[in-house]
Amino acid sequence: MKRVITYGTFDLLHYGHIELLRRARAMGDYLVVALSTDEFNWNCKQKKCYFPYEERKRMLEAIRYVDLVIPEENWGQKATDVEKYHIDTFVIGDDWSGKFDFLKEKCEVVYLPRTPEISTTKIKQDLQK
Ligand code: C2G
Repeated sequence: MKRVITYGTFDLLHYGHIELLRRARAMGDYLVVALSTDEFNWNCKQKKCYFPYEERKRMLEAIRYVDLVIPEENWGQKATDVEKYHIDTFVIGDDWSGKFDFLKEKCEVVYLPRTPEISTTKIKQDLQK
């Protein structure tokens, strides 16, 4: 069984996120999503989530491509997660291109093209119009 992991906030979930999850899952048989906690988002990513962690987790768990949701609590947990969950492939959008190459010692690292025309920021701006 080929196991894949990805990380993110997934707040105001949209089809760009779904497309990432679909492609990530297609790279293996099992997809783990490490979901940024509210504290990690606020303290380390300067993101204030609209939906709290438990709601974002519930939505991700309802997506057919997602097999397991775990908390992302800090930047440094990835290498441990890869071992703990026996991950074969780490996947994330290419806005992070090169940032996680250190994981190549432990697993395959894949940066996927983002869905260009959609973002949470754009949604919020469009709703202001
Ligand atoms: N994404 C995408 N297309 C978009 C928007 C997002 O492919 N239009 C991808 C991102 O590249 C990322 C995933 O969807 O792989 C989740 O996006 P975010 O919630 O914005 O994740 P981010 O805040 O970048 O968190 O430790 C890594 C971080 O937790 C990643």
